[in-house]
Amino acid sequence: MAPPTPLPADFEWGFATAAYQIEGAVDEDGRGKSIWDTFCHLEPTRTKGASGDIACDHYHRYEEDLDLLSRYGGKAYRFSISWSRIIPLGGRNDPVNEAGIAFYDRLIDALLARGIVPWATLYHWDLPQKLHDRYGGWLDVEESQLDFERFAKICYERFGDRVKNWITLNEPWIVSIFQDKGYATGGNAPGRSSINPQSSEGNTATEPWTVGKALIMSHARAVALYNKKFRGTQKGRIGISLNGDFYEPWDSEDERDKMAAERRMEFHIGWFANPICLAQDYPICMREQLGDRLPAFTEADFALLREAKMDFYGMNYYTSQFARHRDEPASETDFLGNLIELQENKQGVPVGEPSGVHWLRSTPDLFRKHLTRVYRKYGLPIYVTENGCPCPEEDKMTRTEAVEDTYRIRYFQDHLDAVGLSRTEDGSDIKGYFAWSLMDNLEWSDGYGVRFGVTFTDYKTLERTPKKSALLLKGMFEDRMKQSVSPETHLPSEGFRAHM
Ligand code: PNW
Repeated sequence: MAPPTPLPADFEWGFATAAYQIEGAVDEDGRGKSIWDTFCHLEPTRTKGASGDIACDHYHRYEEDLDLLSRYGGKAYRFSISWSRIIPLGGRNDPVNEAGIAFYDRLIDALLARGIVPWATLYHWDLPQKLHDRYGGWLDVEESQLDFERFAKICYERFGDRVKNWITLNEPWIVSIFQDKGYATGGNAPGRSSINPQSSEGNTATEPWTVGKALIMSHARAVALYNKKFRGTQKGRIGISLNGDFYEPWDSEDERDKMAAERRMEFHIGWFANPICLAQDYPICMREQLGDRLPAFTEADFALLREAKMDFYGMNYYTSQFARHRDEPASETDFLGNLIELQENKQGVPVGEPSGVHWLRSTPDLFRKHLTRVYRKYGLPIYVTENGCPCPEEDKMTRTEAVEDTYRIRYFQDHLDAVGLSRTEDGSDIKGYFAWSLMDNLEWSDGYGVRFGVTFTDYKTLERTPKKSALLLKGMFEDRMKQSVSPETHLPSEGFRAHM
């Protein structure tokens, strides 16, 4: 067997989680409700009957969880801060909740005591319910960015002496679109959609694009504020986590499918990365299809986007697909770029091996292509801020069966090799990797059935049991980092050139 591809000796790695998926303790110490509390308690259920009321009870068991992290050897830990614990009502004139601050103080100090580097995400989908009630949350572009900026400011002021790695938003695409399938499909909170029979509110033709702009400008304000007021003294780094699959043409001979694949990635990533990474307008193909439904950026918006220079691109990557063009004009509610997404190509070849969830197939070769494409286009160092999978049939397994997670071990190995190849063969600057997730947790609208953890969570007893992958990851990194190559040579990317 060929040796694994090397990673540099200072490569950062660890595990990731998000507040609502693990914390529980939703009514404790003054926490306000978020849109996920409301969404999980709708009837009929839109989350398979599950809620984050208890989740993994991490709020009370965080010491035990950080002990697991130490045992697994992770050097860094990515968690998210629940906005409504810090500001229960959410708004810029609403009171700060000291008990909520105190929880994250304890968590951060407990990480530092173990020598683990904290990476804090400001927004992992849990908007304070009050902001949704007051003005529609992200549907109000002007209000939401001011409230988010103030939340970010409190976090920098109170945690920035110890937190040096910030992620503003997690996956704005999912927030805009899945809100089952939020603001387009209505699949996630707040569940608004005009194409989802379970939703009676919303407009899929317009709302996702408005929400997208609110998220872009909220991110920009939070980064500009950090750059202006905090970077000098705190000397940290800031970025965003964008999701997005890589797409290959369904028929590799057909120019129209090749264009569809590229268009799909522009609708996924360019939507956010053009304004955020390059201070440019949305991709042309989005303007062409969506016209005035895509809100414009003003000169003042562009000025703010230029001030909001980030340090890294956070990439959440799980899978890839094929794109097949459509001949008919796009419908008003289309958000993909007028194409069909498929898991098999024209010859019937599957994109990868199935996992334990329908939307995810293991596609490491396309991960390498994706890393390289993103690096060349946007020119920022990349941290993989999420990558992982559930094993086939894992939802039906007992603990004893689930801890033998061979599929996940191979998934990690293959994806780490893809990171290595994109670095050494293609010249991408990739600096770190977070496995999703430290433990099995609330998989949003899929409830507790789909297990992404490297630790098995028994939801009845809340007992945690390490799976094999948790214990093997450290060795996988060590093997790769030992044979590290230096000095680093990186090819300049398109984005980099554009800034020169
Ligand atoms: C991410 N898709 O969401 C989230 O950041 C995590 O909170 C979540 O638990 C994890 O991935 C696993 O799902 C995604 O359908 C959800 O392509 C769905 C998709 C992608 C990302």
